[in-house]
Amino acid sequence: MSDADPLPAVLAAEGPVLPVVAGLVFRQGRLLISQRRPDDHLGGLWEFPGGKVESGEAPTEGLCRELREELDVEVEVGDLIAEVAHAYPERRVRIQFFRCRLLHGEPMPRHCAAVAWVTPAELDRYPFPAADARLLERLRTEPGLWRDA
Ligand code: DGT
Repeated sequence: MSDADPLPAVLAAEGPVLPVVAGLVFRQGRLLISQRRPDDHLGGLWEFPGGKVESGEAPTEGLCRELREELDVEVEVGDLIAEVAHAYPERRVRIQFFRCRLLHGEPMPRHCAAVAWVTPAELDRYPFPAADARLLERLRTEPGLWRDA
């Protein structure tokens, strides 16, 4: 499946789809990104911090938990900015990207390899999973997205 596949096409195929949530934390013109650990799926790539939603958990709860575990921060979850479905050869994911506001703590790489605060110009230097391509394009072309929550 390519990045151009619409959400329903990916979801219509047989088999499980992992629900994933990820946070977009903006601060003074920079966006928080984190690097996946080398041994994880898509290891070494950069991403918007988050992870799988657990069963019985609301997406917003899952996102708060993931950011607490991965980065040791407390956030308030805001608007849904984008939603994509993507089929990797080994798994299918449906990712919801939410704007988040940092309430407490400074992001530390607890369960990820590294964190970085990047400007729009710096974003292209970091390799991201294919599923993030359309969101990255919006971040390049919609400066209005880069406001603090
Ligand atoms: P773990 O450590 O196995 O419990 O993993 P979790 O719960 O942190 O979740 P993870 O990272 O394995 O699942 C997220 C999936 O979504 C993974 O296949 C990578 C994919 N993905 C693609 N783009 C992004 C992104 O921007 N952020 C996040 N968090 N995941 C992304």
